[in-house]
Amino acid sequence: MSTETSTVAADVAALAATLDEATLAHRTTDRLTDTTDLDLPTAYRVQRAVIERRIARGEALVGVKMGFTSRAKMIQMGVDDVIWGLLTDAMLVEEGGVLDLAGHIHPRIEPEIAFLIGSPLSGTITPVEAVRAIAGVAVAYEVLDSRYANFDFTLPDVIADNASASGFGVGTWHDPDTLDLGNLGLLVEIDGRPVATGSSAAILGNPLRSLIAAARLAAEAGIELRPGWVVLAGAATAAMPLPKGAHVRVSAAGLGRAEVTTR
Ligand code: OOG
Ligand code: MG
Repeated sequence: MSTETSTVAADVAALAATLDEATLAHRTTDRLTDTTDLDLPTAYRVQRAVIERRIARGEALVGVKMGFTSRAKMIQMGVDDVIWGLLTDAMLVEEGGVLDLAGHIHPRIEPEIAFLIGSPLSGTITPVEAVRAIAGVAVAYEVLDSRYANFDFTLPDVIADNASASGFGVGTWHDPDTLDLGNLGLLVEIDGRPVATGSSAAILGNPLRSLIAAARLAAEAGIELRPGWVVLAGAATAAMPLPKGAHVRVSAAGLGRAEVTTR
């Protein structure tokens, strides 16, 4: 008989409560997989239950965020599968606004390309269908705050933890037809100092592929990407620690900038 298995079957509601309470208390919690058998479908059920708790507190779904769509991120985090998390209105940081980091554990920031959904998307779609469904494209940033110490997790852990989602901000929406999304230069500056550069090409070769993957994951989750929703295509560079009292500017060629000040 195997003596290797010390883990137990997942209690989805209890695991969601653990992660949600850690978020509210801004402290880390042990990796779920240390003590629980967690396959990917169950991890997504935990993620969904975490979001249902937030919805019960009055938050609304406003989109999805793709994760590990660039090699830079896969290498930084040691995982190799595209995942998603769910975005609520409470995570949206007003453009040019101030983000209070008091409610965070160990925040990081990363540059993203965001899509605004114009018509419903779900299932297997072509690049042409993806472009037609987009109402706008913008440069964006994501604030990550893993509920696990040192951002140290396995794939099921990070899926259950809503892909480390904490906050996001989006610059001005642009017409996607006027741009070649496949090679936009990206720059992250903290207090005027360049800290990361990249290209939208790092996101699956073209961030449109991330949108196509989001439509596939939506179908698997039995939902659709709805008009008005935001899809974060995934970071083009590794994430950077986000300090207090910093001014962060993320710019993309042709898309302008998204900015945030922390305190
Ligand atoms: C998980 C979230 C990954 C991205 O853009 O690749 C992600 C993490 O890095 O903690 O948001
Ligand atoms: Mg991200």
